[in-house]
Amino acid sequence: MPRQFFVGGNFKMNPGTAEQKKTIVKVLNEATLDQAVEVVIAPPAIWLITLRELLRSDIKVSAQNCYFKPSGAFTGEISPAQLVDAQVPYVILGHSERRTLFHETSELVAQKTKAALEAGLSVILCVGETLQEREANKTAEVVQAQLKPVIDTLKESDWAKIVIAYEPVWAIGTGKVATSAQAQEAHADIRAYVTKAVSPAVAENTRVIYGGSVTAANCKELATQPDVDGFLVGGASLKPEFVDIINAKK
Ligand code: G2H
Repeated sequence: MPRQFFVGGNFKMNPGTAEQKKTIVKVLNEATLDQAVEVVIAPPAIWLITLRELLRSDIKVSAQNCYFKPSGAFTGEISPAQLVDAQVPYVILGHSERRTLFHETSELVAQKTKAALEAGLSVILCVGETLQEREANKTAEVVQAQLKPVIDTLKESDWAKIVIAYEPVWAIGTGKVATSAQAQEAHADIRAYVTKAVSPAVAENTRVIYGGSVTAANCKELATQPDVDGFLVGGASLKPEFVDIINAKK
């Protein structure tokens, strides 16, 4: 079966006001969206339930992070069980901003991924190299090192609920998008690694999406690549052009 194209909107710590949130909802609810695409919006936690209720039913919501414990004295954290209880189906884990600014290791990301899956969430698992690592020809090595603890922690059947987001750090929020050839090469390398480290079937079925300065202007070209199964969009997901990105394959 072909992999279903996936477009996620990672709002990060935006929008700033309820008014801006209303505008985004209006644009999405009134748009004609490619029904073949799975669309998932990841607003800040404070907006998760409101957006789930306000958005049309063919758009899902995702948390941007969660902890690995089900409950307890962990100030500031949200548990996978709480997200499931709030009918939030997805969580983004391992985003480079979490890895860099909040010092999350790949081992912690693996622990969170396991807990999220056990609670019943699906996971958008982010990986990607810095500019320095790319220039040192270490892209595949870095991405594999980020994936390995997750692979070691999960069962083969868990992979049905994972979407891998390849997000080169140098392309995140910089306006410097990867070329379609760079994205294709990194995605094909990820698939080859998953083939070897998990199984050919998991590699074939797992969606590998691209993130990093995706816009309406560059999404169509990226979407032509055989191993690019969608996008995780940051800045542009807050703008009306997000609709064009969802419809990139049309
Ligand atoms: C990468 C991406 C969304 P942006 O972080 O995850 O953000 O599209 O703003 O580069």
